[in-house]
This record gives sequence, C-alpha cells and structure tokens, in this order.
Amino acid sequence: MSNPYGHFEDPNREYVITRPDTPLPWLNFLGQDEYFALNTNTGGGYSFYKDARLRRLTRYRYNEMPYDNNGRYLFIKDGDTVWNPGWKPVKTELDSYECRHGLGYSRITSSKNGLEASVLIFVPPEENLEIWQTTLTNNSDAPKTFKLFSFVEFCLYDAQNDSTNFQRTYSIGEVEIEKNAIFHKTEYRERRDHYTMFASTRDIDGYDTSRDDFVGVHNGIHEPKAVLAGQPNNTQAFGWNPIGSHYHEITLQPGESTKHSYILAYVTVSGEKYIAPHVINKEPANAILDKYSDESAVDEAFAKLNGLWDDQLSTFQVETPCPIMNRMGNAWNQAQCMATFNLSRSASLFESGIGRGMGYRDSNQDLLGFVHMVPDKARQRILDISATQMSSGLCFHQYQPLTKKGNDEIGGGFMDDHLWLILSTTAYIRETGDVGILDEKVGYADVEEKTATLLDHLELSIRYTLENRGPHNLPLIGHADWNDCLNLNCFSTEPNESFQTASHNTAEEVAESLMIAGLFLKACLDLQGLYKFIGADAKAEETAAAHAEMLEAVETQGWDGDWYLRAFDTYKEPIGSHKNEEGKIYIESQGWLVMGGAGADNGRAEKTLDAVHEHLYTEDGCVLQQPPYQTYHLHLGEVSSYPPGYKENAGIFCHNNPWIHLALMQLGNGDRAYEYYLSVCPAAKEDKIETYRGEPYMYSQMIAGKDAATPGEAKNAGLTGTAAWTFLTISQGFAGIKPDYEGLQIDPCVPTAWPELKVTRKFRGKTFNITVQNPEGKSKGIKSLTVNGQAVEGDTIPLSSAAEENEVVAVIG
Ligand code: BGC
Ligand code: IFM
Repeated sequence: MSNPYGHFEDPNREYVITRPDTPLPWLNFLGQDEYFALNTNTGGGYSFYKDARLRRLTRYRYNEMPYDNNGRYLFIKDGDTVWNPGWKPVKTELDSYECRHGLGYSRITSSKNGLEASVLIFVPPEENLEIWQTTLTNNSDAPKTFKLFSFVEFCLYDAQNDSTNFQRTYSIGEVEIEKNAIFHKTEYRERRDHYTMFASTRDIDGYDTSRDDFVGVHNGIHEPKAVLAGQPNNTQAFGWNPIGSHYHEITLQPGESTKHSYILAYVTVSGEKYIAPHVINKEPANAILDKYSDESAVDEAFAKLNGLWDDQLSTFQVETPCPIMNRMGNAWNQAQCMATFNLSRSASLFESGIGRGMGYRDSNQDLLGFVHMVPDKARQRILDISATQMSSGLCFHQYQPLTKKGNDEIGGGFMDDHLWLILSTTAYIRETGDVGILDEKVGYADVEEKTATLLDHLELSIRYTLENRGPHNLPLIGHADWNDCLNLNCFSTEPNESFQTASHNTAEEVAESLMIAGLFLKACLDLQGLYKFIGADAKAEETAAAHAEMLEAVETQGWDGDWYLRAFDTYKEPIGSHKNEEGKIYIESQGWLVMGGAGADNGRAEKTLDAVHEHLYTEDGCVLQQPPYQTYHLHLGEVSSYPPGYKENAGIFCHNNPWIHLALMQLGNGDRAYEYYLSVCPAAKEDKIETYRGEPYMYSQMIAGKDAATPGEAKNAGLTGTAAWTFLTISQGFAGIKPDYEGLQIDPCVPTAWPELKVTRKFRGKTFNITVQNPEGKSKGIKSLTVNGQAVEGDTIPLSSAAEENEVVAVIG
C-alpha cells in the first residue's frame, strides 16, 4: 500500500512521515504521568501539566490559518536562509525532511544547505518536563557558522482566561532570566506554587522573552523580526505576551556534530521552599538543570521511556497472519488507549483543552483498553470517577483532572453514564483479582460523609436504571445516552427553536433507550459474575432476575421485525424503526443488545447483525444509522442538526463499529468481523490517504459516511473510545484472550483462512505463551486446550494450576 506522506516502521514502532505537508497536521501524544505535550509532525502543539485548561504552559492558536499554529520551534539562520527543522512556521523548502512519531516521542530530522538538524522531543517518565534534544551536523565540506533561535510562547496557565481576558492578561505576565534559563512566573505573585522553566543546556549567546520584540507587533511567527535580523534583543517581558527564546551562535567544521537540549519544565515549590510571592525559588529548577547538564542523562531518560513502553506493551503481544492488525494491536492501538487514559476527551487538535475534562462515560470505557497496561493507575481512575456519581445515581458527565471535581458545563442527565462504571470495575477485577477495591469508601459527590463504597456505587447504578424506566419498561434516555446527539426529550411550542435553546419536556420525559437496555443487560452479566466470585449468591440471582426482566421488555417491546429499535421518543413513537422515514435502523442498539444476550435463542441476534450488514456496512466502516436525516427535527435533538453523513447523523462513528465486531465474534462470524475490522482501521487507509486525511496510526472519532459530501474523510483523530473497543476486538475478540475472575479464558474467533495465531499475555504475574491453531479452517470453538502439555477441560486456564511461564496450545475445531 502506498502513502506518499509516510510509512510504518514496525521494528522500532515508528510512523515515519517523509513530507511535512501532510493532508492534515499529524499528531503525537507525549507524556503519560502528569506532564503532557501535543506534538505534530511540524513541531506544532502545546504542553500542560495535568489539566489542559487550568495549567496550560504554552500557547496554541485554535482553528487558525494555517492549521496547527504555534509550537516548539527552532529557527536556523544560515547566511540569508532562515529555516525550521519541522518546516513550519517559515516553510522554507528543505533538502530533506523526516518526522518519526514513536511511542511517547517524536524525532524530526531535516537538512538545508549542508546543515542537518535533528530534534528528539519527549517527556521522560515520571518527570514534569519535556526535552528537545537537538543534534546539529555540518555535512558540507566547508566550516559553517549559523544562528539558532528557540521559541515557545507561554500561556498564562488558565487557558480560558488566557485566550479571552486580555484586559488582565496583558498586564500580569512576568519572567526572569538567569544564565541559560528563562523562567515564566506569572501567577507566582498570587501565591500559586508553580512556574515554568525553559532552558538550554548549552551556554546561550542571547535571549528574548518579549514577543513584541522577538516576533514584532506586525509580524507573524513565520517572519520573526529577531531571527530575520540575525540577533536577539535580550529583552525582559513585562506583561503583554511573554515568550522564551534562546540564542546560540554555532560554528561547525565539516563533518562536525554538536548536541544540546532544551528543557521545558513545570516546576512546583512548596512548604519552606516558598520564599516570597515575587521571588521564585530556583532550587528545584536548578536540580533539573544539573541533572540534564550532561547529554548522557538525556539519553538515559529516553532509554527509560522506551523501556517503559516495552514493558507496558509486553502484557499483550499478538502475531496474526494480518500485519495491519499486528502493528495496531502491538503498538499503536495500545498507545492510543494510553492517550485516552491520560486525556480522556480533553486535549487534541479537535478538543480545545478548555471545553472538556475527563468524561464519566468516556473514561470508564477507555479503562477497558488500558487496564492491562497500568492496573494501579486504573484502580485510582475508577475511584476518582465513581466519586463523581451522586447519591441519586446520576453522575457528573465529566470532571476536571486537576481538581477531580465534577462539572456539568456540557450538561448532565445522560442516563447511561452510571452503568459504564460496572464494566470498568469488573474489567479491573478480572484483570487483577483485586476485590478489595469494592470496599473502598469513595462517597457520593453530593454527600459530605464518605461512607458509600465502590460496591454501593455499582448496586446504585443497577437500581437507578431499574427505577428510571418508561412506558415500555425500558430505560429512560434523559438528555441522551451514548449517542450524545439523540436528544429525544427536546420539546418546544415556539417555531424555529433549536435543540440548544428548546426546553426539555420536563413534565413527561418519557423517551426510552434500547441502547441503554443493551448496556444494562451486559452490565448485569458482568456484575453477576462478580457477585458469584465474591460469594454473594443471592445478589447474583437478583441480578440475573433483573437481566431477565429487562430482556423480556426488550424482546416484547424492542423488536422491529428485522432489527432492534433504537429508542422511543417523548411521544412514545419508535425511533430506528421501518416505520420511520429516516433513521430507520441505528447501530448502537444492535451491538449492545447482542452483547447483552438479546436474540440469543430466537435467531434475532443473527438477524439483526444481517440487517446491519445490509443497511449500515460500507467499505469504510458501518454508518451510525440509515437513512440520514435530511432536515432538522427538534424532537430528535442534535442528531439531525448535522448534515447527512457527518457525525451522529449517519457518519461512520468509529467507536460503535467494534461493538458490532464483538457481537459478530460472539456469534462466531470471524470472517465478517475481520472484513469489518479492516474497513475502519486507519492503518488500512494508506492507499486512500488523500481522501482519508487522518493519521494512519490512530483512530479518528468519525469518518464521513456514504451520504456525506466527502465520504471516507476522517475527523477528530486521537481521543475516542474507538481505541479501547478496538483493542478489545483484537485482544478479546480475534485473539480471544479474556481475563476472568479465576483464570484466563481462551476463546478466539478468527477468519476461517487463518491457520494460526500466537499471543503472549502476562496475567496476574504469570506469562502465557499461547498458540491458537485452526487446522479445520473454522472460526470459533475450542476443541482442545493444553497448558504445559497437560490437557485442560473447557476453555479457561485456571490460575491456580498455572506456572510462572506457560506454554498454551488451543485448537479451534
Ligand atoms: C457534541 C456532539 C459530539 C459529542 C462528542 C457533544 O457535546 O455536541 O456533536 O459528537 O459531544 O464529541
Ligand atoms: O458517546 C459519545 C462520547 O461520550 C463522546 N464522543 C461522542 C460519542 C457519541 O455521541
């Protein structure tokens, strides 16, 4: 497959971009503790500590011309030529350009007129800083003297305020300069405990901290005055817009190379170290500089980062006959899961970092894709999320990562939120066996005394759905369910009102959701397993009864003849029915109901997935519904506000595709699941990249559907639940490796043409080297299972009899 912009390099887990003018900026997420950096293939992006809204360190310009404006820039002035290793912002034509996005780092290497500049950008594990290790090589046959300027523009920490409240921000900016370090200390005066340091490990020959002097009031960042003039102004910023820029004059002999690093660090000072509001204590900053004064410390930090990824990925590695699935499953898909763990839906090139924090629904789902890599962090995440549920059962839809407090700035009343907690908690316990988490006292967001345990939250969540059912005995949808845009209680007597202003039909919000019904069924199955494991048999039976009762409502009220309905609206009319003119069939209820056990013994599961195939499947993935809404309908809400084929109005919403893949595999249809898997996989889009436009190494939230004006075009790359669910498709679906309470279940579902696959899985401190053989060309069903040469009954390897290292052979037949 050819892609003129780049290619995968699997052995070193890199995507190598060979042209800077990619169809859209292609992003990499750096950092996985508390310091994060967004970095594109041209060095664009910004950095923040914990929270992209409240602790933004550098500025970014959203929706600018060009896209991806502002970043980590180095300017080189070599004679009259000014160029950037990342091509932008000056965009001087380069003699060579390459950007290697790897896991947690990017390396940009370019050359111009015989000078090569290579910049390795990464965030060392467990440190609140980023490093740009810069190597300059004179490949010409004459000595070269050139000028090098670094550049970042500081954000005054609260990104919302920073981008709106200029009457204040233009007067509060403060910096200090000492030796090779520039300190951005706005906010310190207010007795906050932090500042930002931007330093060079090479002695500087000058600096700038005032944007007006460095760039010029009437210049753009592609024509910075100081660089064009070839000399810095050595300015100190007072208010306006503080920046950090170091200046170096460098001479290299032919063939000579030199290396130094820039360090951008978020520094905190507390306790007795805090001197006075206007004098920053540089002790912690100096400790960082001491540490990295030697480039070998930078090399070590980089090696540590790579070691961390080796380790994280080693929990699950797969070798299938499909190279695309291998490269995604073994590296990129897992890396994207980690990005969603860190950032939920808060900060990407499509999420501003200001609008959203950590999503309740989102983070619970994301956890399914990272719990195996970072179980301890997953544990804390579960406790943080659950603490934002209220005593009624309703949840804050999101919370700020810095404060961990819920906020409902994008509205509340999503009637699915609470149920996702059951999926994440049971996944965590199946992975770790840690039932102790159930007794953790997390409390409720609206009750001061923290007496409620996590188990209480799970029970409340089941009860809340049971107690909030509508006229068909199905779960009420409230503002929306997983589909944020299906707002079925919108209601107005005014003409021309939009879903954004319409009041809700509060008197009778009776719209119901079959998707929540499916999610509830699945949550009941998961919880039942947990109750059995902890010996709560009566509770397990109660949960089985709740499952049966909901199933009864689904099968009697929710079947449309060829597929399951999606919902009932506030007028009690069906949505996602052949009776509707548009939106006759939706994807979400089909996937969830099958996963929850609906249609299992009446043929409806197969039938409904066949309907998905007939009505929703396309070669770019399954669209969300069909036919799209051509006009706006207030009583359906935001869904019909999108033009046909985009977003929830019949776009290919990648997130819900793997639900269908998993449902297909549950029924044993490995061939179709595989075809569907490839249809939506970004790594399979390289031969249509001009249409697709997104990163080939990470999922976008959406691909424009067949009814769109631009079918096949991807949008909203990076932060999407697609990552977690697709990782489950690979690991628990095709490879069939399912962590269970008492052991490791091996239940693969493969395309009939696959003779074999191999998996390495670490599970509860033991390693399993698993070979799945498929001699009869089937898809599913384990005929025999041996562990270290011993036959095992059924398809689950009991942990009790497993050794440290286990050779497993599972034969499908
Ligand atoms: C937006 C939708 C979007 C969803 C997920 C909602 O708040 O209105 O358009 O699809 O969030 O990003
Ligand atoms: O379910 C949501 C998710 O929470 C955010 N992205 C869009 C999805 C569908 O509306």
